[in-house]
Amino acid sequence: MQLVCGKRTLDLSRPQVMGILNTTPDSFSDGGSYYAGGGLDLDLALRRAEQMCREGATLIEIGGESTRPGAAPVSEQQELERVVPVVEAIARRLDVVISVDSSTPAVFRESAAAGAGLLNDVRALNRAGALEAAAATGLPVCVMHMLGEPGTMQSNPEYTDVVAEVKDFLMQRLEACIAAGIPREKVVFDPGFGFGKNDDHNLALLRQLPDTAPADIPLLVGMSRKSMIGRLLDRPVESRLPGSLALAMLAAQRGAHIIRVHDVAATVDVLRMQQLVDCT
Ligand code: 9MG
Repeated sequence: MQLVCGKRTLDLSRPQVMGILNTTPDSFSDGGSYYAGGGLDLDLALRRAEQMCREGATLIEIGGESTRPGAAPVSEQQELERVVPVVEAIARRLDVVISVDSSTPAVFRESAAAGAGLLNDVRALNRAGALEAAAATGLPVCVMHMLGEPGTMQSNPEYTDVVAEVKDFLMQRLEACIAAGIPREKVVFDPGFGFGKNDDHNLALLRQLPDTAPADIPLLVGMSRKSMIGRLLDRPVESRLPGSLALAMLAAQRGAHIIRVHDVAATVDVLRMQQLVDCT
C-alpha cells in the first residue's frame, strides 16, 4: 500500500513513524519546547525536525493547537502564525512528509501552499468549509474519531460497541470526503485513542484495530505518552516511554500503517525488531 503525499510517496507496506513537533506553548508533553524570548523559535523547531528525520521519522507533524482537555482555544491567525512558517522552513530543507494537525480551512490552504503533504484533522473535517478546503489542496487527509470536543470529551464517554461505532463514524466521514472530491485512496483512518474514550474503550480499539477500517484504508494511530498509559501503569508523563513503545509494537502487529510518536529513535528500533520477527 502507498500514500501519495504531494511530492512524496509513503511506502505503507511497513509501519512509518510520524514525529510530533508541537508548536504550541501548552501541549501536554512537549508544549513550549520551541519558544524562546517570548516567540516561536524557528531554528529550534527545525533542529528538532532534523533530529527526528535522522532518527528515522518519515513524517513530521506540526500542530499549532493543543487538543488536551482544558487547553486554551487558538484563533485562526495564531494557528497560522504557529504552523505555516515551520512548514515552510522544513519543506525547504528536509526530505520528509509534513503533516499538519489542524481543523482550520485557512491552515489547510496555507500549509499546503507552503509544502505540507498530509492534513490530519482530529475533528474529521467537520468544521464549516473544512472538507472543501482539504479537497482543494489535493493532499491526503487523516480523519480521526472523537466523541465530543477536546474540552469535554473525557467526561464519561459511553458506547454500546465502541469498535463498531468508531468504524461507522469513520466510514461516514469517508463518504463525506468522497462526496467533497477527496478520493478514497487519499483518506487515512484513525480511531482516536484517548479522544472521548476510557481505558476499556482504548484497549478494545487496540485489540480490534483491524476491525476499525477496511483493508485498503491506511490506519494512523497515536498513543505516545498519553494519559491512558499514565492510568494503566501509574506513570507520570515523563515515565511513559516503555508503555508507549509497547503500544506502538502492538499497533504495528495489528496492522497500523503510521504511528504518531514523540520518541522517534526508540520507536523506530522497536518497529524494526517487530518487522524482523513478524515479516521476514
Ligand atoms: C493531534 N493528535 C493528537 N493525538 C492524536 C491522535 O491520536 N491521532 C491523530 N490523528 N492526531 C492526534
